[in-house]
Amino acid sequence: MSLTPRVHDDGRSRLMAFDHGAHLASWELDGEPMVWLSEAAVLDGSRAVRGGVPICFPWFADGPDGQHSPSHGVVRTATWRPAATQGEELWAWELSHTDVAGAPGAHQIPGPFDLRYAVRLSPAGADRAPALELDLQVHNPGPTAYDVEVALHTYVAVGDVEQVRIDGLDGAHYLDKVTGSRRRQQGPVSLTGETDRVYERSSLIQVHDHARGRTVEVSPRGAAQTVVWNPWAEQAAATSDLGEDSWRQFVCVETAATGGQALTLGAGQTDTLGCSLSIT
Ligand code: TA6
Repeated sequence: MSLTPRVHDDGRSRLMAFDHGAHLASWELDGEPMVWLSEAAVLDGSRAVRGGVPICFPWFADGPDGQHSPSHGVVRTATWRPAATQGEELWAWELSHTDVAGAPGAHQIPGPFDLRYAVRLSPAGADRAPALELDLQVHNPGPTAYDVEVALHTYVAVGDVEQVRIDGLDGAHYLDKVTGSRRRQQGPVSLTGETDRVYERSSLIQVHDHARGRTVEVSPRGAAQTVVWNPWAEQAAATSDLGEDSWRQFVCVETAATGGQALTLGAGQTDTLGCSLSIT
């Protein structure tokens, strides 16, 4: 049974989202993809949607100890509850630890949580295009502080990932998860093969998409890290919901708080992690 999409179309922006994972699945601006969705994405609720902006919580990848499952936590495959929108929000959802009590991996959840996720479009200005605003509110209703890993795993659509240059990470230290080495970025990031890096910096990222002659900006908030990922050809061919050549069409620029930079949620505390996407 296929998921029911929520669609917004204002003549410039077309957005699609699912209650499954509170997943912003795609954004097209003036007919051009901004947030990429795999043509091979599984849209029956049986797994996370490939593309869009998966919400990684309460752990990232296989977790701080490398022993957590499923990948990227339990909320991107949960059915979130639609919530009342506030102000200019297009959609809002809520999810609590009680909603995922029986889900695979629930026994590894580090503490009680209440999440609220909202999607908003900032209108275009005189000299700027519309911006997509994503905000995840994380509340700890319990009496004890605990750490959570959080990420908005954004698939930024590009014309050809081999022609992409990414500014904003020059000088930042990073963990290269392909080689296991720790390095420091020299100049713009270019991708020449499988790329999976956790940068210890969260600041404005510019994705120069030379194939399309445009720049996509990712402006993070409330995070500490930026993850840059592309599986490249071999890994993509082994991933059923990626499809043959689709790896060229995106680069993930993820707004993240993981490992030593995870969010510490004090008793009764609420934190917000989010990002804005726009085009220059
Ligand atoms: O984006 C970083 C990463 O953790 C990669 O290691 C890769 O696993 C990617 O996420 C996609 O993960 P997924 O579970 O969605 O296939």
